[in-house]
Amino acid sequence: MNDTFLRACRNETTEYTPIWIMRQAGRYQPEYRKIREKYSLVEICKHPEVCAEVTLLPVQQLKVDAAIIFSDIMVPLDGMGISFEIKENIGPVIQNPIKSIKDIDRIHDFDANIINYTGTAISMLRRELTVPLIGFSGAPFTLASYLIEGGPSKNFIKTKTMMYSNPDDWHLLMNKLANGMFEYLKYQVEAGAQALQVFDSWVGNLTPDDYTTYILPHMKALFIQLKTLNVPVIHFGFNASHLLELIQQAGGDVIGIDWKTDIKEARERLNDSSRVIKSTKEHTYTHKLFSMTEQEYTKTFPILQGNLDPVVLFAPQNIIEEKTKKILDSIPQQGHIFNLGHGILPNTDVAKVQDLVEFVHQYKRN
Ligand code: 1CP
Repeated sequence: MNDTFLRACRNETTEYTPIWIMRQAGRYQPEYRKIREKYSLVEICKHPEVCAEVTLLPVQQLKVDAAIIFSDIMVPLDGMGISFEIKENIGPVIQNPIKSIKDIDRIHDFDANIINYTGTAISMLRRELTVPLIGFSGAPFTLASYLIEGGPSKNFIKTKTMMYSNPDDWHLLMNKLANGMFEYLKYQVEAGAQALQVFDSWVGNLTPDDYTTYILPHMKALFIQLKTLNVPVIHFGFNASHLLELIQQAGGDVIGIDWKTDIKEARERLNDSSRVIKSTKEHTYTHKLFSMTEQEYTKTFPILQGNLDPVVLFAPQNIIEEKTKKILDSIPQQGHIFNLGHGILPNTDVAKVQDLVEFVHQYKRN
């Protein structure tokens, strides 16, 4: 069993920097495209043996240090009574977008029985895998944006309008989604997932002020609950450099850094806001008029994941290596999981990804 990825998530020393790739199973792989000729994306998810096969593809082909269950962030919504479609070249589409409280009331608690194929695929995979398996979910804001806009969005006008105009409805929706995603992630861990990632892909479209008011309480509630599952949780926000400290405050053992952010700067910024108490000394003075607590802080560095620009994989080999080295040289090996700074793109050359994995494995090998 190669547990390098899990060790890195726990900030333990590793022999080399582990790497996996967001969206590592997908259209850039000829084998995936072949399977997609026969099955739609949702059909892949609904056939555990096909889902397992697709999940294993990048592990065998790329030699990455973790697998991520093949699914989509929309899948668990089925288990909450929300129907959706994934349209070719568009993405998720909702037939009846959420407009009012009546629509929110129709969303029910997450029922794992409705999507039990995911758990079956996870258990099957655990029997075969020699690297850890990551489960995942979308974050409440990202999911809410699809539910309210009805599909992918550029300016999130309907979403923000609900947030500003009907904050009670908004908070009710976020609360339902946060609870649903906790139950879905718990279900994945019970089935065998050994780590989790929460994708907040569109949260970068909010100001720090709005994140604090409309998102943070729900994310804190989600991450506090996730702690009880005792697996490492990665928190990834895309386009979210301006929200990094808030994302860290929300929770997560590992913070995913997007490709637009300088990872060294991210480490320094989060270092300052992640001090933990090393020791507490209780001083009780002889006259007993008061006691004072003195706390000694240790600076802990955050565990980071990231963050090569996915488009760099289209560059010549020497440029890919130079940019990869720059990331690896800018922060220590301990507490770093290499990844792209967002999902791998459809036309990426598989050979270049294989070289990237090999390069990362060799560069800092002890
Ligand atoms: O191995 C893997 O990682 C693939 C599994 C996976 C994951 C982790 C898929 C399959 N989707 C996701 C997560 C996901 N889905 C996110 C979060 C990650 C991110 O930010 O990239 C998001 C935002 C979605 C929604 C989604 N699904 C989109 C984006 C549309 C938009 O709003 O711009 C798209 C295009 C999809 C379809 C989809 N899901 C997955 C794949 C491989 C695809 C591509 C289409 C296909 O093969 O049919």
